Amino acid sequence: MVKGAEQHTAEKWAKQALDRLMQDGLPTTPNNFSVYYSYYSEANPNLKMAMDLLLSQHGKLSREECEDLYRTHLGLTAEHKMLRDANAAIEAEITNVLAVIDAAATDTNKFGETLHSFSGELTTSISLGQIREAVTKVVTETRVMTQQNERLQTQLSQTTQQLTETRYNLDQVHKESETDPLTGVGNRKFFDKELLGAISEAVDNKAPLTLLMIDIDHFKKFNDTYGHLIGDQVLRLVARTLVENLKGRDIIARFGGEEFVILLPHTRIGDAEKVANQLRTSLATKQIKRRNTKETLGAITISVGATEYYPTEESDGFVARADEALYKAKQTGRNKVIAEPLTPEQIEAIKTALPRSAGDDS
Ligand code: GH3
Ligand code: MG
Ligand code: MG
Repeated sequence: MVKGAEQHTAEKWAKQALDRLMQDGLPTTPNNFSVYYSYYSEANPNLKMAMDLLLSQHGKLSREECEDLYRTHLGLTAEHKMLRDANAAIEAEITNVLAVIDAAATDTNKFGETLHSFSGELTTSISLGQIREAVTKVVTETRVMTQQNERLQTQLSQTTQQLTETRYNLDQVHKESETDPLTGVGNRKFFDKELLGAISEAVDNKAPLTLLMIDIDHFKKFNDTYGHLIGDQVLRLVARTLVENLKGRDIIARFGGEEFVILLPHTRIGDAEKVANQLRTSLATKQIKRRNTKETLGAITISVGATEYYPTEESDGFVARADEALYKAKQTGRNKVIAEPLTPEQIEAIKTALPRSAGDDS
């Protein structure tokens, strides 16, 4: 088959993107690929500029930089497009309804005039023939009016249905924009939003809030040994295992790559540590098998850092502390949970840095 020039160019960009991704040592995930593809196709000038700048600094992108570029320049594109379409659909529906209402108003006026002239005719006419003619006219007009009303009703119910659908689509888009497509749990955007919500809830209710930062152990080796597709399956399995072991109010998200975060509202660090250990053992006892050959690929373990929120501290510090705990878990052997309570000095530092009182969220 002869290929069109467009297809050739697209293939060229795809190849450039893939080669460069591998050269830069980045996983060939769809998101990373989209970033590099957009870069070579120059379809998104802002992304191109931002990426050129990063490349001029380090010669290549880090995983985080690539994720950032995706989130900033590509992640929302689909959402924006859907929002624009939804807006247009709503506007078109409103225009339709207004037109129908206008037409109905004109017909109502006409109907009023007919009735008016009919009553005039009744007072003046005397012959039976004239009365019959006048009544026939009114009956015809009434029929037209009834049909017009029925049309209006149908149109309005179609519009209601259309608007309900549009609203449903918008809800779906919103949900998708906060969902990690691979694992189905919330994404980083979802987490950032939920984190702020959970913090204000904890502050308002003077309730404890604990954060678990979870990272799969030696996942790179797993990918290198069995390939990315099996790696992806493992990521799904990990997410599913975490979700199955959590309670309804707990919040889980994929923080990035092979890292997950869990917010445990109304949970002290001691209890959170127990939850984390349950998650860890529940995963460690699962044997990973190749789907087709049933070959056993061994077990997957996770390391977890846990920390409790201290009222009035900034969310970044809270997350960073969980990350430090996770780092310690990695440094001291992996497949373990490290709970990092605040030291009295840290509490003092938080108080000094942020003089506002708990409950003040201004
Ligand atoms: P550690 O125990 O220190 O965490 O080692 P690690 O190998 O898990 O950590 P490292 O940060 O070196 O590697 C993380 C790996 O996670 C690298 C990358 O290939 C893999 N990864 C990240 N995102 C995805 C993904 O979406 N799919 C797959 N299959 N792998 C991913
Ligand atoms: Mg990691
Ligand atoms: Mg890891």
